Amino acid sequence: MALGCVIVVGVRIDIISIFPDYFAPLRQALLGKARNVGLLDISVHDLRRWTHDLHRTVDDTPCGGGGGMVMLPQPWGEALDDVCSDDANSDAAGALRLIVPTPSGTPFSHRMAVRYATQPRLVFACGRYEGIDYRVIEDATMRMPVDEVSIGDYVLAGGEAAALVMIEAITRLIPGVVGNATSVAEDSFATGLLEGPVYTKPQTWRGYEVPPVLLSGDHAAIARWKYEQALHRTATRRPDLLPAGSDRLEQ
Ligand code: 6GU
Repeated sequence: MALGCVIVVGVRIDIISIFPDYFAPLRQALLGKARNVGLLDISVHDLRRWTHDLHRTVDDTPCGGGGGMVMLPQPWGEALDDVCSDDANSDAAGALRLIVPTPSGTPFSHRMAVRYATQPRLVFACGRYEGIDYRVIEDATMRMPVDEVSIGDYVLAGGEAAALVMIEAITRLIPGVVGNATSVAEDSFATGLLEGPVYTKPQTWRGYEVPPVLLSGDHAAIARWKYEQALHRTATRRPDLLPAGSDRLEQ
């Protein structure tokens, strides 16, 4: 790829996990390409690197009882000290955000993805088991902005799959990662409404027709039709996304 003398300002993402191989998909497709051309710099760190015992222990039983295991503060504290240090962050001091995926976090949304996409540096701390000893979060909060974030109302076995989801949603908003900026701007949620149905060639398939307005060449009529479809789909599937009182528009 010939970049010439263009200086590409990339986004840096660090991921800490006990399953670094989980992040192999970040080498595929759009993200793999964005990494190859320098738009994205992703480093995956194995939490066990910061253990000091023979068994490379990362968890222990919860204080106060209860099921499952809790991740130890020691490896997490040292991992965050190293990964979030000014050294590793020299040209983006003060611009680092720590994201901790957890089912008890703030719900992730398109709006958050937009905000994160403008940050020069994001660190994802992926916990397993019942979570990370909370003192790690308290200690990190003293030094950097920390967001505990959930991707939905269900429980995953760990933060890894959630981090993959968030990273894909965030990085596709970075200019240049997705080739067609218009398609990103028209996506569901970008407009505040769900995107309506889409069609391509041929005009007739198994007896089903592409809606004639889309072939009319009348751009105003097409825009109006797309808006009506988006409004109808949002009202039926996600009425919570419509501003209060806009249900009257649907009748
Ligand atoms: Cl971010 N982590 C886990 N473990 N479970 C989840 C989640 C995150 N979001 C929804 N469920």
